[in-house]
Amino acid sequence: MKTLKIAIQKSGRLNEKSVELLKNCGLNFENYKSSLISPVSNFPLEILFLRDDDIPEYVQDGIADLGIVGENVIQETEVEVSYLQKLGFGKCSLKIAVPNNNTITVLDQLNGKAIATTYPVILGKYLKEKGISSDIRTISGSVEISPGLGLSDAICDLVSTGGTLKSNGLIPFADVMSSEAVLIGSKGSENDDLVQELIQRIQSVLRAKE
Ligand code: PRT
Ligand code: ZN
Repeated sequence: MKTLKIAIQKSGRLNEKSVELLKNCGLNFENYKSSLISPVSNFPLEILFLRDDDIPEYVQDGIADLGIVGENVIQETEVEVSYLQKLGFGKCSLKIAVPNNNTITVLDQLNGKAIATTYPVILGKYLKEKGISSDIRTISGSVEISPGLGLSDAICDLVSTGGTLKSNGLIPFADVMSSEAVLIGSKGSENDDLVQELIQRIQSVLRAKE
């Protein structure tokens, strides 16, 4: 019999909730921090623990049939996958923020300005849609300290409580996208009976939480 593979985040903000969701679906597996793959003992499924950034491509390429990852990561990697179910956790928004002592008040003022981000693809599309031409500076982390260091005029980063922006003297300026964790599948995986069975279990767990 065929065994499905689902990729979830190995450690980080989505790990715990992803594991909890699968356990609540009645799936029995060991959550070893050290292993990359964990077999499920009571369903033909293996769990792959990965960096979240790698999940969309693994699913697109069919190495994993399914994945749990933030919509932000899917949009940024521009993969072709099927969106199967929103999962209601990992909620955040991708926002442009500016220093709180600045004079930028309308989007047009971002023309010619430098914006630091780890989301150049999503930001680039957003600015293009708005007809704004900014200098997108792609950095790999600690985006919020970049204006203070004189490396950029604004940032574009994920925000949940807003605490990080505030403590770095930044104020949110524009909403680029909102995101939450979603279940994705390889194209066509939605036609698979086992995938359908899993989606139904997930939906009943989500309904029970409402
Ligand atoms: O190691 P790996 O590559 O797997 O993990 P990661 O470090 O890339 O990602 P991780 O674990 O930080 O986040 C995983 C996913 O959680 C993201 O892709 C989002 O979909 C979602 N998520 C939800 C968030 C946040 N909320 C969030 N607040 N991801 C990041 N943040 C960061 C944000 O970048 C900023 O630095 O938290 C800070 C802001 O938080 P507040 O509460 O101060 O606003
Ligand atoms: Zn990551």
